[in-house]
Amino acid sequence: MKTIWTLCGLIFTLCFTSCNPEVKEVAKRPNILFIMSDDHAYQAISAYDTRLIKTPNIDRIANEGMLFTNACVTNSICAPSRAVILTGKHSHLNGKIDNRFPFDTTNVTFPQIFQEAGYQTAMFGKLHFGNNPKGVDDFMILPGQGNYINPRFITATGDTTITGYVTDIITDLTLGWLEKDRDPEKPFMMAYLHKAPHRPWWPSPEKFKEFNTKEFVEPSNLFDDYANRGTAAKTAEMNLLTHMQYPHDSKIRPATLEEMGNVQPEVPGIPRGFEGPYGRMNDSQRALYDPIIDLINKDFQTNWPSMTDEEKMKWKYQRYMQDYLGTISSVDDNVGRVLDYLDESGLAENTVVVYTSDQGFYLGEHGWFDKRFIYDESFKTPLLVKWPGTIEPGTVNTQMVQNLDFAQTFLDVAGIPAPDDMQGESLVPLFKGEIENFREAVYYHYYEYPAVHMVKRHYGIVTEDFKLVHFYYDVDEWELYDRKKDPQEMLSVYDDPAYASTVEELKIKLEELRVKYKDSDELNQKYIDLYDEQPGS
Ligand code: SGN
Ligand code: CA
Repeated sequence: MKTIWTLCGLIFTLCFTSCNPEVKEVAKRPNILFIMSDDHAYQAISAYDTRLIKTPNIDRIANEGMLFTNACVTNSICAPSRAVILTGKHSHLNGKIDNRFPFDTTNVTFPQIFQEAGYQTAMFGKLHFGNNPKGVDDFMILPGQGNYINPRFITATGDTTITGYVTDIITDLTLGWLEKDRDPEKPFMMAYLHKAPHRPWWPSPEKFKEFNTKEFVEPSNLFDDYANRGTAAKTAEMNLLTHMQYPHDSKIRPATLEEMGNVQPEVPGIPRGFEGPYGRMNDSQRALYDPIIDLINKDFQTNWPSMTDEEKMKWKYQRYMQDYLGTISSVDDNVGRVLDYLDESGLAENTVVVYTSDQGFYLGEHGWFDKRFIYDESFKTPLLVKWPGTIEPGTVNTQMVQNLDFAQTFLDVAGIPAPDDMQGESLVPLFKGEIENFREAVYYHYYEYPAVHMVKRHYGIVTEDFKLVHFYYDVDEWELYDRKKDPQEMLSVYDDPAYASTVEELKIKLEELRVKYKDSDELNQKYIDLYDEQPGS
């Protein structure tokens, strides 16, 4: 019986599609695989920079497609970046200004539009919002930040916990869906979203072992003293030496661990070491990590007390890179598994693959970890895109593109009209090599203050040559960077008379951007009042 129906369906589909050119077109619409990791610095992708790590699989996307060397975000922090991507609107309009306040689910997000237009949609991994995603037929998402070990997932039918390592599991879910749940009659839009390499930078046992013995080149401004810049850089709490937590970030086992050995993870009120990956492991998992943790502890106990501050900084940097890059190596392996599947199944031919991160990250530059600032390492983000037949393999694009552009780009790829109130621009003409001067300047605005890492609120304009920033809360300070002469942003030239006319011009352009994107001092005040009404975190 089932066979007869399938046969009838097939005949109907064949007849219908061959008689109706519109439907035939629809059937060919490209699939979209949107891969995003969390806090993945472009410095840690070998297509951008070969000093720290080899990422041959992520690089494949650039080799077969386009590498964007000037992609950036509008607000360098996790959940706001995701909200910008989903809505195609700046934070001040979509309302998700920080990690703290909830996402307004009355916003229209691009997966909803894809779903309505007949795409099959799915999302696996880290979204970061408490709310279930709208517009996805199938999803399994990590609650909040999610866990590296034995992660819990939110699903449409309730929560579940899966034993294993998060990066492998998210990939298994993605591949399982592509193999078993994908509807071959429909194009798909899949969001495959990694937790790694977010804190607490917990590698798989194999990568922990492999990376623990590696030594990494230091950035030249690891010992930045923040001279020649404003108050915000001096007061931020993200310096490796002074703000990276112990034992949390350096795998130094808490002294109390043995004493508290029977405390179970996820019991409210227990210390964070037990909420984190180590606390979530079962005995056989811990047995794989313990010998390496013991080595690190021994090194720490023997050497730390006699180290100078400079040596401590260097020691922390190496441990940071060993763990951070170890988690990225797993992301790269797993991206390779998915690309292989697309190739082997024949799906690759009609699938646009995008790799990006929710923002960039400091890997010791300016002595920092974390993100938030408009300065390059956190403002820029990786972006690699392949689209067989449309993007010429191995191309490099230097235009200033933003995560704000993603929603309209994906909709354009699929031939679906974008809502008028989205604020980005489709990147499709860039994919096709059709335009050279995409835009002159981008607008940036960061809000989460006072909060963890204490990066002051600021907005600014960035052009290819300059970056003008206004820290408007707590202080009223401006900074200007000459991006060509000072790519490391070590010297604000705002007060240098030689740049007076540049400042004047950029202030006018900045105001124009604020008007264009509908940002204002009134909105700034609204979002400051929100914090005053609900002080916290
Ligand atoms: C946690 C991290 C911070 C990080 C924020 C936001 N601390 O608070 O280092 O900046 O998340 O990250 S931790 O000790 O809990 O790891 S974001 O990617 O979600 O924006
Ligand atoms: Ca992030």
